[in-house]
Amino acid sequence: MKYKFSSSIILGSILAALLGGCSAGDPETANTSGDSLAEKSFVAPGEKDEFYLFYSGGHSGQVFVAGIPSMRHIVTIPVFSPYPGTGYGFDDESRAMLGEYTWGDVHHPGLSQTDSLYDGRWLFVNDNANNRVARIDLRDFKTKQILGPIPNSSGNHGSSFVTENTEYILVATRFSVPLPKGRVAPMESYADEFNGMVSGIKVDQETGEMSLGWQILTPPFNWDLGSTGKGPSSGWAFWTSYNTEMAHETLEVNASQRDRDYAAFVNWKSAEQAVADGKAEMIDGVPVLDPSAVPGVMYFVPVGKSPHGVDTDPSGRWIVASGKLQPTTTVYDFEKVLAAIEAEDFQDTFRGIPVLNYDAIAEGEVPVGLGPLHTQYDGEGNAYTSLYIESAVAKWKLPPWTEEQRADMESIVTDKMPVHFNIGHLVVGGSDTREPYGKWLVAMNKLSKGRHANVGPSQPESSQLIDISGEKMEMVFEAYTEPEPHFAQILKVDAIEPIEVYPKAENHHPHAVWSLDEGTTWREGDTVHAKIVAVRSRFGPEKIEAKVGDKLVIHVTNIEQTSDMIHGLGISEHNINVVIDPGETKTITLDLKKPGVFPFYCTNFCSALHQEMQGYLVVEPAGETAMSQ
Ligand SMILES: [Cu+2]
Repeated sequence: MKYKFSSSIILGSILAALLGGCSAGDPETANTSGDSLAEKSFVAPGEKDEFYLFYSGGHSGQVFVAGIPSMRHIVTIPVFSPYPGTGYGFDDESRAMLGEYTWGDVHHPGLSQTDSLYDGRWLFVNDNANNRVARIDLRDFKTKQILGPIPNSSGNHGSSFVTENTEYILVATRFSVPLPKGRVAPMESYADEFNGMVSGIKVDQETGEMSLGWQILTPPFNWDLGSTGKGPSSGWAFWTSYNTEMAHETLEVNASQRDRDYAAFVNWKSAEQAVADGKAEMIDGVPVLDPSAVPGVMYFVPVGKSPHGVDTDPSGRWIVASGKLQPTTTVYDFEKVLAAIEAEDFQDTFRGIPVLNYDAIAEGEVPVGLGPLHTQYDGEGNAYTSLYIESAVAKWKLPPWTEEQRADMESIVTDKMPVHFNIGHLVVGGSDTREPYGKWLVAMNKLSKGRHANVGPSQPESSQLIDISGEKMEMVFEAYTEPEPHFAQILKVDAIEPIEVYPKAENHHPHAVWSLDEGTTWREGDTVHAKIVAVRSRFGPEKIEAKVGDKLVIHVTNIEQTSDMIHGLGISEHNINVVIDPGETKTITLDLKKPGVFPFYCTNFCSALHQEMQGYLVVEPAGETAMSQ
């Protein structure tokens, strides 16, 4: 069987659609909602949502948590950016974690898995801009680790893909640079001197602590989204690239030349073994494999023009990749992939890496529509592909297909739902596990085009909730989201039990104090220390004395052990605001540069006498006697 890409025919219409997009005046955009649809997403006051939606905040550097089906925003988890709302990035610990960066570009959240099911332990997210990966602990919804910048890795975009038992977070680069980092080579030498990279970020099974395990060198392709294998594809991971042309300028034209780009099929277990066998070469402190010299680690697979993602189905057998400049999505049969590798059925090699024979491994091309990007699964044999150019979601049937279906591939596409506007990512709960929840699909649209009350030029994105429990999809609700959702994860609320108070017994901070009379300040040379208690509704002590030129180190403990009794500590004119959860101690270090009396106060409303919760930082001019001791 031959699969022919009719790219040139549709390219013109695709480019027209890319430029034009959809118009807010389309009659089909009107929502024909009635009471029954409203009821589906209605969560009455006092009642709780069934699912968490963890969606990336893009260049806000944050992760947002909403409820499904209400789509109500519940909480913001700051990851790569300071966030005064929770005091993140102001205390010493989170400042150290952020390092020299005050922003990141959060892309693809990935929940930890055990046996290809969500285990409710951690959420991993990547920073596309500064080449980092972060771990959020779902015990308290807090960022606990930021790893990176990752050596030899530039544009950490194809991330964060979690392996079956969270052995690794797998990462591939969007950009290529001369390696090791710090080296400069002429742009004209891009194809030869620049490289991309696949990285295996090792995860400690007990603590979740991430470390850089190994890397695999790639040609300077721009890697895009990926997924990990399971079942027959256990031990594998997949990424697509939209720039196998290896263009370095005017990519919109120069990276759209080839009718087929490549996906990389990576055997990460083989890579791990090859590194253990000493087949890697150290680059910038990391063992790096050259896949042309280590057979079996990486294969290339032809995919439709300029693909944006590849998604493994819940069984692990069907691997689906879409080229956004093709009207079809290709289903690969991983059993055929393994057979082709075994038989060395290669149609080509590229820089020593075998290119698998497309006809031998493709199960079929599904005519989903214009601009297919990403695919999700409901666990009932259905797939849902986002169509950027059509601004729609296509529902279609996974193999096995009957002969009748094969003869009329259009019949495989069973439904299509317009979304508003121009969908990028979409998510079905548990799609990347072996047991998806199904039920709901969230379309993460790149534009909202004024479907909301006018807020001026900085418009939000829109996310739309679609009921996929029936044969036909139903649009239920739309919400507006901060910039910028790039994928999401859905987790059952009852799958986890986050703590609401940090138990006193677990607080091992050396300067925690638990009663007002223990609160104190003292001087060591040019450093003034303060151990402060925060409790409804006062700080103890309420006065800190120091002088210009001193370093001030404050350890503030919220001694409450009651849910939702949160205190803040904002210091006037010192750019400091920390928020301390019940049972938590935070440390702030600041250099005192100007004399004066500076009020500090509780920034997080805590009681009827919250307004009374305040104190003073007294900074005397340099040279004066500051404190009695
Ligand atoms: Cu307070």
